[in-house]
Amino acid sequence: MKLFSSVNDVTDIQSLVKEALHLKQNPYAYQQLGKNKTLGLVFLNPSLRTRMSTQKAGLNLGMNVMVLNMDKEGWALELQDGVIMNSNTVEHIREAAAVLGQYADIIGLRSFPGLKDRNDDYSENIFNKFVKYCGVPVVSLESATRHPLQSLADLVTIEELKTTPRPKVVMTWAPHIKALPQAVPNSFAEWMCKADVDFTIVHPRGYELCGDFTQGATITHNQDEALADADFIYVKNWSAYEPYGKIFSGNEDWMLTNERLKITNNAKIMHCLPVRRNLELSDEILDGKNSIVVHEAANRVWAAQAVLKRMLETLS
Ligand code: SN0
Repeated sequence: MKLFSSVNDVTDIQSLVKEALHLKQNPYAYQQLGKNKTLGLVFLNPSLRTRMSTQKAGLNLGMNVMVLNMDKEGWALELQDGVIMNSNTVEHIREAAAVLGQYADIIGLRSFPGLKDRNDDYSENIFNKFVKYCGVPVVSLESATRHPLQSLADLVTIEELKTTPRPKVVMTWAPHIKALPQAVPNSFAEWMCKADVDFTIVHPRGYELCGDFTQGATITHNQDEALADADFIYVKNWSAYEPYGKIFSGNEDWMLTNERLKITNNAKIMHCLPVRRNLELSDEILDGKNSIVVHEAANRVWAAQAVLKRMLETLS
């Protein structure tokens, strides 16, 4: 594997999930594979889980790992071509990516959307430029439209904890005060649409996701109906795709409570984190027995390790 940016970069999803669960049992079995190989993790935006879990995944595989928090510690990066750089940006992505590619065998990149220009965000301009100029295999650490390491960890978690062969998985929109990217819900949707699950998306009117990511999903606007008999509930806020990046008030009652869980099949509650308590999800759910958010976050290591292992196998 030379690129991991979406579910479409994976030829056999089920075998990658199995690989992750195998690595969970045997974390240090492939230390020779990563020996003297360097992983460079580059963040243009904040991170906790992605940074630490991907670093740990690399270390488990015997790799050397370097992290650059470019947004805080790096030069201000110019992303547009053909501009006169006489303002605040100091270094062009062409040089920055090319140089980083000299120091690392595999690069991970986080690049959030601006949420202003939909065409620009959905063209994955920054991510694709970085891939082009760095010249080494690249793992997405969340790009403008997708968060594939998160989605793989989510699928691993569902495979691990499901009690029926084809569980009902419901992704529900949750309230927030800020406009958040569509990357996590887009990505979760496209992975679930390819997995062996019964998948429903429920959100208030106006929060329809881009149809490219939701082919095959049941999409509804009635949360209570959607949650009936759910085995897993994936909670996430996102801003509108149309009008792009906007949020609407009046949906505060979409936050899940224990009362709402009564109609589910004792559903397990997932969230990619960070989660804003009592805005997106109630204390009683996060602290209750149905929450698997920490278990899900722990699985980020094995998802990242499975992907890095596949990339290392292509290198050597
Ligand atoms: C990001 C998102 O894409 O929704 C990262 C999730 C892994 N989340 C946020 O930016 C949360 C910001 C906030 O203020 O709550």
